Amino acid sequence: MSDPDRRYLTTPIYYASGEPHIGHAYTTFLADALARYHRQAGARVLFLTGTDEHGQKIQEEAKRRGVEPQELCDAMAGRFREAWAELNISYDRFIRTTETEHQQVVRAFVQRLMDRGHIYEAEYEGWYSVHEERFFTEKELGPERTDPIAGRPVERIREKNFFFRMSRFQDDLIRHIQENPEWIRPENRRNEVLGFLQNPLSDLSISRPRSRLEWGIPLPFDEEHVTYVWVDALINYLTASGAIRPDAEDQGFDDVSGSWWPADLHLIGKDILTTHAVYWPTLLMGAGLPLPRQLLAHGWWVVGDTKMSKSLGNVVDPLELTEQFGSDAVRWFLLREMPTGGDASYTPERFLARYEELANVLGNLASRVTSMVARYRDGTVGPAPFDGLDGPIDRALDQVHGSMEELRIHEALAAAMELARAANGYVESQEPWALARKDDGEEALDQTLGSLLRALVHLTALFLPAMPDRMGDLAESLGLDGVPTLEEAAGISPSSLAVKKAPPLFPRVELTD
Ligand code: ME8
Repeated sequence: MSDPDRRYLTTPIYYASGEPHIGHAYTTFLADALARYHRQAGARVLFLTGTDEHGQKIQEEAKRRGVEPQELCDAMAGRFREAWAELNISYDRFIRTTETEHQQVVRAFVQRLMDRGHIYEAEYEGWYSVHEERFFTEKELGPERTDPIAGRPVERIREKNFFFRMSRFQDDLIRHIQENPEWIRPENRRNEVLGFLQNPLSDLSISRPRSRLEWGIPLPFDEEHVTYVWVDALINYLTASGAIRPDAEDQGFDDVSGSWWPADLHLIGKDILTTHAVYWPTLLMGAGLPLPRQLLAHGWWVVGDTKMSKSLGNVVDPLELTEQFGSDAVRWFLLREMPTGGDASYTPERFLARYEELANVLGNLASRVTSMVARYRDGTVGPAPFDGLDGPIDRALDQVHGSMEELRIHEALAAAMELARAANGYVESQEPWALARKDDGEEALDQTLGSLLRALVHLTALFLPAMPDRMGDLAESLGLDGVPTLEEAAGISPSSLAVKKAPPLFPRVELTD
């Protein structure tokens, strides 16, 4: 079982050959929301993200731009860091695969596989996609002889490679997936992997000759070959865990206790399911290391009904949307709109509709409640039983906890929004403005406004993982010293708050092209 006090969460490390777009932002928001949720519950969290900086794709992009690969990587790692700062990503560690520490861990890992007899050398011929950085079998190729994931051209390659005996671990992997039904989430992705494993697993080429590819980590036992970029990249999760100490006598392979390994959750898109659910666990088995505890492979963002792609020129830049709407609105849209298992589509209309939901339900609630407390009660309600919304609050808490644990973040957000809706309904039915005019309405007014404040205090905590900025602002208007944890929220008495009228949390904005 995983230790509830400690969570190690990862995103993919993104290729340093392209700009961050909403697809990258989505996975990173998911990880960020989970990291914040677990921190809120008191866990120690290691949230890892970073950039994937080796391989043919990077080498070719650098050449195209007329710069050295390292220069390209430095620039792009900077772009990702800037984007994540702008989008309020609370990562703990940003890893780059060109870091010395990572290069050493990769070499130690590959050497370990060699020492355990899982590597051999052979001639190889196959179809390689530079875009996906992997070989495909004839059977897997698309009708035009293109790669089956992105439809890009493949090239025929024949060369001497080192191979990892992945086939040896096929049965163990199948058993692991069968015995741990929650290991790959959601269910449809798990079935996809089990389906893939019905065919015999081939061995995995783990090297590229330097004559063809310079830009990689040389193998420790043959400096004329560099490590295959996917092997290099996957090992980032281990490097950042601190489990492997290449210079120590016992390098840490036999005892990972005291490190963050194994990861609790790898968050990925469905495009990289095979590498994470087949290559990675078998490589770890080969090295004799524990497997990550869970994988979540989410669906694909499309634009309208077209795939997002650089060549189509329809890549949505999260930073542009942020400039207009603020990062929380972008976080909210992406996290609320995509069901964990399925695909989702970005259109300006969908974005606006979700934004209006925020403004009309949550924003409206915050501004009307805080303004009534300021106006009718000079900022502080008198003591009364504040239980008018306890039912909806308890329901929301239950549903949010349940959905977050099941990694159904869109459902957790929907449940929190239901509480805001219920609170708006309560305003309508209680009519505090009428109570304020009644001579004997004082206690009922305190009870009504206090119950609403209590709901708002909980809402700041419930929405914090998705919207840290705006919830910080709301907490301030409520007179709180920062957003409380869910546990703290339950103990805050509305009559102890000094409330100020909240400025609009989600002001009206027109979407420009
Ligand atoms: O694959 N919809 O990096 P990458 C949803 N370096 N998610 C999307 C998306 C979209 N349209 N586009 C990208 C790599 N993503 C490797 C990973 S990990 C050891 C190495 C997200 O830059 C999604 O998480 O191509 C996807 O898996 C990832 O970005 C791919 O990023």
